[in-house]
Amino acid sequence: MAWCESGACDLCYVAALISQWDIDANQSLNAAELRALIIHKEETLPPNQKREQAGVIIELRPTEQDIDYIMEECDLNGNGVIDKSELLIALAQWAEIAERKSAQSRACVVL
Ligand SMILES: [Ca+2]
Repeated sequence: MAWCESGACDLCYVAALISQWDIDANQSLNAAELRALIIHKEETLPPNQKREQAGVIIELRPTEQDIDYIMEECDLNGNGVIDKSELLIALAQWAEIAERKSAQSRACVVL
């Protein structure tokens, strides 16, 4: 289902992600589904967005704690799953965590 004519708006993006990763077809993502989505996104980052550590391209993996944290912070209506309205926030949260992780590993290398 397209939400706008071009199919390129945020809602369409979210709807497409959910229909791709919502394994149990309840129109939302549980922790395992969200984890699979994030891992896939990390694996398929465009070259200019690849994460680097000391000049080496690294692939970040969300830990279970990361996913728990995202689920806790972003499940705004508290139903235990990430809905359409919560997915962009969840992805932004992961982007922040990922940024922090690669910054941390850079700092470790410098030290
Ligand atoms: Ca929710």
